[in-house]
Amino acid sequence: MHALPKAELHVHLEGTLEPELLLRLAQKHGIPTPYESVEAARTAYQFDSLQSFLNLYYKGADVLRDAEDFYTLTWEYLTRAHAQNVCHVEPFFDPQTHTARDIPLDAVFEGITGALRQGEKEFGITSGLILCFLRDLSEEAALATFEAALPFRDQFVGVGLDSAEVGNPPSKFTRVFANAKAEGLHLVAHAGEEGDSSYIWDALNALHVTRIDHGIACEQDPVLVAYLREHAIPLTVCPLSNLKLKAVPSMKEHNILRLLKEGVCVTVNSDDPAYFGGYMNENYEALVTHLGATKEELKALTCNSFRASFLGEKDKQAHL
Ligand code: ES4
Ligand code: ZN
Repeated sequence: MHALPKAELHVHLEGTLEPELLLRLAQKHGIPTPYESVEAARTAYQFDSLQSFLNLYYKGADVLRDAEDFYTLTWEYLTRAHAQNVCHVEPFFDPQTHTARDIPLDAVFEGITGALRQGEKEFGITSGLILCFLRDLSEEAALATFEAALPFRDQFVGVGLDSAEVGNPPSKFTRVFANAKAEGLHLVAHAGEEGDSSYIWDALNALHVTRIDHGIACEQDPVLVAYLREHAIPLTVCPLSNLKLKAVPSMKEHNILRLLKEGVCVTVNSDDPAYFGGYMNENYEALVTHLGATKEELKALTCNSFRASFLGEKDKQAHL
């Protein structure tokens, strides 16, 4: 399984900020560190909900200040991904988390894109960057962010929707997703992580996304499960994330293999690996340890990761 080539379709670059790098960057910029030590940071990473995690995630991201920081962040992620035989990545970033702190958008793009280019050159890792809107902010803020990102249109392949789900349904962002679609961008959204299955329907019907991030709440609605199967709408599932944020009571109760058996195109991803205790292989390993995933199931999941990707048909076939 470690040796199988894999694609990662659900990883937040800000969520790959390991405590070591967080402390290094705080020191570089002469800003007070939120944690005394790497150990203190890891001890603080205990969550009981999505919001309790987001609070620490946004606090950590404050050390990302210049293009070099975004480069290092992305490069260190790609180095780890490469070591686990991840050969294609479609990472998310949250521009609003940075522009809100007066970090220029061009520094964010320059750092991330520079590292992604180097990753392809040195490791052969292909990539497609996805710009996420923060759903707890207004649609006007998302529209302004999208306008500001248009000069960098050639540096991302899609838009997504993340942050606090409950109370912020996808349909709040209908206009900005329509604009992104008109620009020829791919559309994804976090839905059915903490929210119920209605958030998944809303992402499909109001935003016209072609892939759902998380989506584990789909099981509440058999009609929805059939719809996802029949329309081949993939789910980017993040097992360790779901466990740490208590979206599932235990790994034994995770529904990823049930959904796989029902014919839904589920994939395995790490979400925020620096916070949730593992990268890709650790997420796959959890399925073996706690759900008894077979070799065939692991192979099906890695094949799904390429099928569900935004690679062109030819590149997809080359990986299958
Ligand atoms: C996130 Cl796990 C998760 N859910 C929603 N938004 C996020 N942003 C970063 N990680
Ligand atoms: Zn996520």
